[in-house]
This record gives sequence, C-alpha cells and structure tokens, in this order.
Amino acid sequence: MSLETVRPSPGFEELLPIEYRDLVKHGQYGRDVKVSEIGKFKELVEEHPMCAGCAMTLFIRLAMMALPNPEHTINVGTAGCGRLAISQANIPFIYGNYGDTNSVASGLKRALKLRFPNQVKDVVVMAGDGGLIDIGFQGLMHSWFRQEKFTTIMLDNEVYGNTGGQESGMTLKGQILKMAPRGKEVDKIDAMGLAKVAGCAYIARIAPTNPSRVMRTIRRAVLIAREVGPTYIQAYTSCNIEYAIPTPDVMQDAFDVEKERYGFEEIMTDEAKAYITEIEKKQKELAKANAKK
Ligand SMILES: Cc1ncc(C[n+]2csc(CCOP(=O)(O)OP(=O)(O)O)c2C)c(N)n1
Ligand code: SF4
Repeated sequence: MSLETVRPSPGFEELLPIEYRDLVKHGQYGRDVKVSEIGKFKELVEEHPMCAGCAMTLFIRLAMMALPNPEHTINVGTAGCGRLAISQANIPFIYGNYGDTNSVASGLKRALKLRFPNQVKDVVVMAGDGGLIDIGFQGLMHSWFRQEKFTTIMLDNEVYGNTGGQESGMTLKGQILKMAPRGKEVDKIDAMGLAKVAGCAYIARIAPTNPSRVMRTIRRAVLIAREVGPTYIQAYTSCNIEYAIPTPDVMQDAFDVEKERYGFEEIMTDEAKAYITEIEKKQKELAKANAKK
C-alpha cells in the first residue's frame, strides 16, 4: 500500500497535468480516506456520461473511496451504466464481456496471486443486476461455489438501464417498464439467499443513504474476500430515468425504498466475523495512537 506507485520521478512532476499532481497530493492511494473528503479530489471519478443525479454514480464514488488498497485493486465491469463511471476512475479497470465478469475476475485473481505472490491484490466486480443475475448468472454462481476470493457488487437499479428499460431478474413483480409494458410476471430473484446458499463469507444489502456505512460495508467485503472467501454486496442504486424519479427526489426515493423493502442487512460467517473484528480492532488502536501523537 504505497503512494510510491504513482509518485512521479524527480523533475517530472511539473510536466504532469494538474489532475495527476492532485492525485498524488490528495488522492486515496496509501491511506484511509474519510467520507467527508468526497469531492476533494476529482480523480476519483473524473468525468462520466451517466444521467444527472443517478444514484449509481454516488455509490460508485463511495466504492472507490472505500477500497482498502486502491493502487493494487482491479475493478472488473461490463456493459451497463455503471461501467461508464467505473472506467473513468483512477483504479485499474477491466471490461469483461457482458455476462463474463465473474469468470474474468476468477482468472484474474488467480493469475495475480501467481504473478505477485508477496503482494496483496484485490479484485472487485461491479456490474448491473442484469449483468449479474441474468446473463452473468452462471459465472456469478460458480465463482461463489468455487469460493473465489473476490468481491461482487451488484448495482441493483432493478432494470436494464443502459438499454432503455427491459425488466431484469431483480425487477419487482408487477413492475411496468418501457419494455415490460404488461408488468413483470415473476418475483424479484432472492440474490441474497442464493449468495448464502452458495457459501459467500460476507453478504450485505444496502442503499446509498448513509455514506459512512456504504464505505464500511465495501471495506469489509474487500478485506474478507482477500483472506476468507467470496463476498457479495447488493446495492440499491435507483435508475431515475427508467423509474421516472425526478432528479431532486433521487435521495428521497433511496430513503423510502430502504425503509420499505431494502433495509441494511449484513450476514457473515463466523470465520469472516473473527477476521474482520480483529482487523477493525487493530485499526482503531492505530487511529487512537496516531491521534495521541
Ligand atoms: C452478451 C450481451 N448481450 C446483451 C448486451 C446488450 N446490453 C448492454 S448493457 C445491457 C443491459 C444492462 O443492464 P444492467 O446489467 O442491469 O445494468 P444497468 O445498465 O441497468 O446499470 C445489455 C442487455 C451486451 N452488451 N452483451
Ligand atoms: S439510465 Fe438510469 S442507471 Fe443509467 S445512468 Fe441513467 S439514471 Fe443511471
């Protein structure tokens, strides 16, 4: 974990664009970033073409800030709205074909372990509900059954947003969408339940209403995946376009949906609990000691 990864050689700094120098001075490499720092360094998600007010972009920003080892993390994404922002961040990104994310991430994580046996490398899949629960279902489930050590984050906007409003397995029963005009006929898939059955070490459901909690949840998931086993976060990230949510009401919608049916839930195995409790205890002690200095 080091800023040295991005620090320019002496003499080169003044030749680099201001954004790069900002990244070295203020970026999230090599340190824990606090949620209050959001917006302080634009390199996190430089620019993106997602819709104004899309809750998914807020979630992605928080995810980038939460990564415990950003300079040694590779994000894997695919077709869908989220990758439009994920690929703009200062974290290495690999584009898997639609449906392939968890297979790509499995191979990547194993290859990184062989290539860098003495260095921690984290792999995080961030993809839409369609990309994971429909077209990527087989890759998703098998990566969990194989106990592949990486984190999967589902950006669950309950629709195929990027292609204009088809229903996904995560859409609620009865929901009418542009390309599901008669309403969805079957229930929302219980992906949390599937993750449990498949033996994920850590599973969380969350809406982006409490930024600190989002960051803590993502950190936990990545750290547990590093040592214990696969981890899964299901995040409500509304699509204001396909669900016709006026931009100023996007956060209110997140609060309402959280209250009605998307409450925070965190499930972990005993092994994961023991592991993360120990890490968080050490982090607290370190923070205390640093505060005394
Ligand atoms: C194999 C394949 N099938 C279909 C597509 C077309 N496609 C691109 S994005 C997308 C839907 C994305 O929906 P979701 O994964 O839920 O992400 P969202 O855009 O809602 O964030 C589809 C079907 C594709 N790129 N590749
Ligand atoms: S279509 Fe929906 S999910 Fe995609 S960027 Fe726009 S608001 Fe966000």
